[in-house]
Amino acid sequence: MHLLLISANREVFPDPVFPLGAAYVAESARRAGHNVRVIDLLGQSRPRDVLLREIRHHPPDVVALSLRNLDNAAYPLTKNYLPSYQTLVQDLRAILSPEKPPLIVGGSAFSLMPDLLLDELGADFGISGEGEESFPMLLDALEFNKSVACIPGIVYRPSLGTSPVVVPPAPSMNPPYALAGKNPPAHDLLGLKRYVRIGGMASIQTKRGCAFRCKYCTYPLLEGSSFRLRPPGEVADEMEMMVSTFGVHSFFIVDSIFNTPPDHADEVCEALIRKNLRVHWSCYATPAGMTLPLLKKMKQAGCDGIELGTDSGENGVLAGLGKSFSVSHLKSVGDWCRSLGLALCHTLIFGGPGETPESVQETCRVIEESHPTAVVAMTGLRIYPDTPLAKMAEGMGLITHRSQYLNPVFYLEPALEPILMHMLLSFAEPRGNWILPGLVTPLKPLTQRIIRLAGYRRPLWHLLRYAPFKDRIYRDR
Ligand code: B12
Repeated sequence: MHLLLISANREVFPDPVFPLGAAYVAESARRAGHNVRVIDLLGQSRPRDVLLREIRHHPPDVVALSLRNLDNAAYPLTKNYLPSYQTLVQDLRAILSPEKPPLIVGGSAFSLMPDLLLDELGADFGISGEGEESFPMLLDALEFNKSVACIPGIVYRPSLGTSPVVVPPAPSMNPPYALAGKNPPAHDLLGLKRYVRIGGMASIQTKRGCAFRCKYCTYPLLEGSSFRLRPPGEVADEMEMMVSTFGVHSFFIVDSIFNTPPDHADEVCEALIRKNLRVHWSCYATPAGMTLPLLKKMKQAGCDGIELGTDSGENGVLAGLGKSFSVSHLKSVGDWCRSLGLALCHTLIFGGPGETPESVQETCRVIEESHPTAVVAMTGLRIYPDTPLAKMAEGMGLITHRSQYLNPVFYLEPALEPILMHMLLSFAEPRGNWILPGLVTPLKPLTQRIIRLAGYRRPLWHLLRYAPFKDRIYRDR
């Protein structure tokens, strides 16, 4: 079949990020024998014209959308991407008329609330969760007019006008995912080289799933609640292939958490060290179970900075958020990063259940003591359906109807609402290495573009260690 796959993400903050999920499903459709064409809307100033041209020249039998973000999860400077997806679908329907090829939706944004989004977008089918196996199954069912009802993760309407049915996803260890090192994602179709030029880094995964139980988090829902590990050698082979084929040397490891399970992280590092690829990379990490030997090994394998899912510097708040570590752990990680010369970015969430003015102050103090390279601090927690936080918010009457989740909704401890913004701004502004995505507009896209065009290939927060840059963050406001 002629498949048109559209990557709909146009967000460029904190960087344009390679659409790895779309690249995986594009590859799986290509391997299943379909003729795959891709449109990436990032950087397109007139998406409708691009679609029109493509569809005129290459009429598709089926159209699929990859939706990465639903909103920017930042409060109060919230960006909601849903209206732009609705416009996209309306444009597509108009351009594709009178033929009506089936419209399929997938991606992390879709998987967060597939029932709601299928209706909201008026799509025909969706795949919730991983697409590598289910997507080709759906294409096959459409081509040969078979039933879709048994496809893992399928979202469909059993008959016209009925509510969507969501078949639970079945996260898989089978090929093609487990063979991803040998059958890598379609880097070519999604323009990996362009993303490295404009966004600095390529993306790679060493595992899927998350076994942690943070109360607000969607990762176990999106990827499954246990870790599924790629063979370390396969990860190193994929990196080697990306170095030799695309000339890429900078990576972001997009695992929900890189350093857990620690043995696997250690083995991935060993495999990279053996290859001696001269690459550098960053990742998300947790203080839980982090050790100095592992951090040393990570550095030896090319890691030059970590984004630590710290959330808070106060033990009561950490416990309330369901975190699996205490303040002493995160202090140790700060010390180790400093002793090894690894860049460290704390990601914090202020205003969760039980947060008080005192705990905010305590967090600021603890974080400063760890001398971070940068801090990304969010105010309020985005409430996602089916998380423990959602159950709490529903119990409190904050959410009375599931459709409320379509618009970004946040939990912010009521007593803090009038003072939190002021507290954080006055703490952050003189320091300059604090990024407040919900409170201060970050770097102007032009500044960002210049830095990337100049060849800078690390996450931009690394630069916050340089004083002149610190001022700019606030001047650009
Ligand atoms: C790593 C990561 C980052 C890194 C990315 C680094 C990089 N170089 O890629 C950084 C830190 C930069 C980042 C930034 C942001 N992120 Co982020 N990020 C992630 C994370 C942990 C992994 C993303 C990933 O690459 N996964 C691996 C790929 C393979 O999985 P996938 O994309 O889901 O694709 C699979 C399926 O979805 C499906 N699929 C995908 N497309 C399609 C299409 C079809 C047709 C089908 C059938 C299936 C399908 O199949 C794929 C393969 O199995 C996710 C959470 C998570 N665990 O998923 C959040 C996540 C995607 N991020 C999120 C957000 C909000 C953001 C930011 C907006 C935050 C901010 N305010 O800055 C920015 C936006 C950046 C941008 N320019 O778009 C949200 C999006 C949800 C929402 N609220 O909208 C997520 C889901 C986390 C969350 N809060 O739940 N992020």
